[in-house]
Amino acid sequence: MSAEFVHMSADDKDGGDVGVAVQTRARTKRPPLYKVMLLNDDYTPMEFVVHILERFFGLSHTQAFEIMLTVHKKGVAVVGVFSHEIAETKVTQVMDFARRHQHPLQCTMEKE
Ligand code: TYC
Repeated sequence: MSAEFVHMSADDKDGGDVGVAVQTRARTKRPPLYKVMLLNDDYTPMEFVVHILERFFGLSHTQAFEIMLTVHKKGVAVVGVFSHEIAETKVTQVMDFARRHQHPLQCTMEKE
């Protein structure tokens, strides 16, 4: 064995160990999403619900009518999926609008 392998130099404290860089995957956790749901009731007019779906959820009249009918028949339907903040805003907008018009329409959100 030659002398250069026996002794570590001052700037070779790891004895020539070649460090392996371990790259960990960056944790890009997506924020949770929330389903915004409309609930059926016996009093809110169908056209009022359709109007809400057009106005606050940007649905076409045809899409809005379909979702309104789904809620009417099944009792509940998801009308959109959003970040927590956007979902809260939608629920507030719908609940305020329904209350102002004295309809008992209920809108809720739930973590997906
Ligand atoms: N069931 C209501 C009616 O017959 C219509 C309705 C649909 C109400 C959807 C609420 O989220 C709702 N007038």
